[in-house]
Amino acid sequence: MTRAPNRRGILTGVAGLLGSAVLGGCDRIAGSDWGRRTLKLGEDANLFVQRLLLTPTSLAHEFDEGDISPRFKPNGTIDPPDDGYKALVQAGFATFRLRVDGLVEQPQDLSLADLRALPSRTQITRHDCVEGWSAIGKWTGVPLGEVLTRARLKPNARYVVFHCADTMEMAGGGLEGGDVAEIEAGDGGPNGRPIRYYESIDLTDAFHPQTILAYDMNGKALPVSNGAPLRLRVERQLGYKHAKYVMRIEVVERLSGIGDGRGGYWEDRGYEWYAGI
Ligand SMILES: Nc1nc2c(c(=O)[nH]1)N[C@H]1C(S)=C(S)[C@@H](COP(=O)(O)O)O[C@H]1N2
Ligand SMILES: [Mo]
Repeated sequence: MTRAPNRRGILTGVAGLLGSAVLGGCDRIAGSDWGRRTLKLGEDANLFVQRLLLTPTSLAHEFDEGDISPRFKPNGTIDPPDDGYKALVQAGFATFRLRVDGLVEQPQDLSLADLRALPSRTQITRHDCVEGWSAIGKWTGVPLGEVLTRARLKPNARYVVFHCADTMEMAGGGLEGGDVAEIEAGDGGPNGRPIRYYESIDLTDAFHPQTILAYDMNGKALPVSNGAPLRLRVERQLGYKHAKYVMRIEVVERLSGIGDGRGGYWEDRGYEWYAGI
C-alpha cells in the first residue's frame, strides 16, 4: 500500500532538508542526543523529498514481441580476453559465482542455478547507446532488489557497484595489441594492474522494478558478446550503464574509493554518472 504524501509531510521534508544543511558538519550538536535524533529525522526527510521529486517507479516503455530487433548489436567488449573469464566460458559457466559484498549483513555467492531459482522478470525494452544506435531486446533475469534484499543492506549503503570481468586497459599504458598476453596473464605485468569495466547506480535505481540482472536474452541464455553469463539492465539509463560480464556486486557508501572515483569506467573518462534517457 502506498500513501500519498500530504502537504504537511512535504513541509516536514523541506524543514528536514534545511535542518540537516544547518546542522551538517557540526560535531558538537551531532554528538548530543537531541542532535542525533534531529539529524536522523533530517536524513529520512531528505530521502522522502528525493523520492517524491524523482518519481522512482516510473517505468521505461515496454514493447511487444513483434518489436524485437532481428539483431541486437553487441558493443564495447564482445569477448573478454581475461584468463579467468575464459575459464568460465570453458566450464559453460557452471563454476560462475556472483559475489555480493560490501555494506551487506549477509554476503552472497550465487551460482547461475541459484539466480534462476529466484523470482524473475521479463521485459522487452529499447537499448540506447551514446554512439547513436538503438536495439529492442527481450530480457529475463532476477530483479536486483531481490538479491539485495537477501544480502540485507547495512544502514549506510548508498550505491551498488558492478565489477565486470573484462579488462579495458592496463594501468599506466593503453591497451595495445601486445598487451593482450598480459591481460590474459591476469594481475599485472610490467604495465601494472588491469583496469576492468565497472559501473554503479544508486538505491532508487537498484530497487526499480525494471532493474534486473539478466541471464537470458530473447528467450535464450545470454551470449558472450552481450555479456554472459549475467548483465545489468537499468532501463531508464543509457547503454554504458548496463554492465556486462558482472562478477561481483559491491554495496558502498561512496564511490570515491573505486576506479578513479566517478562511478564507472566511462564516467572516469568524462561520461555523466546519471545517464537518464
Ligand atoms: N563489461 C562491459 N559492459 C558494458 C560495456 C563493456 O565494454 N564492458 N559496454 C557498454 C556499452 S557502451 C553498451 S552500448 C552496452 C552494449 O551492450 P550489448 O553488447 O549487449 O549491445 O554494454 C555496456 N556494458
Ligand atoms: Mo554504448
